[in-house]
Amino acid sequence: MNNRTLAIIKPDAVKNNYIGQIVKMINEAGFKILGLKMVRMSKQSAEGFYEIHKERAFFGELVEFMTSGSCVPIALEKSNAVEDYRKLIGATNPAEAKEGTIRKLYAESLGKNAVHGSDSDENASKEISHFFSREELLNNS
Ligand code: FUP
Repeated sequence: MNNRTLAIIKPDAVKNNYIGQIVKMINEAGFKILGLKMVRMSKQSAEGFYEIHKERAFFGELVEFMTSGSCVPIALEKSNAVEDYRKLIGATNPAEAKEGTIRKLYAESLGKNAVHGSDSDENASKEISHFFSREELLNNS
């Protein structure tokens, strides 16, 4: 069964001009792009998106970073989308990410780690809705 995940190309990777390479890796790994846009997140949007982390020490820094420049949310579809995309991006900390993963190739640090990936089907659905209306997704899906 196909399911969905939300990718975000974060401000560090956008600034470093890696959008094309990252989208290519996503395509070549067999994901179908349902929606893609470039946005500058507001503070309110970033705080809402990362609400689950609001008690964490790094929350302020995370929100500041995510609002520091444009990012590229991408709604993706594939069988086993959440797990397969997380394998493609590698560990949260690029120093621990496997060779050939997106974070190993393109991330700067634990905080500036190039890409986001949903961690469950339930969160994927919420996160896709954070950026895309139904009408903005392929075939109004
Ligand atoms: P991930 O699911 O791999 O994106 O990682 P988490 O949900 O654990 O963390 C979300 C984001 O918070 C990370 F992408 C980067 C940031 N973060 C920090 O800046 N410091 C930390 O110690 C942990 C996470």
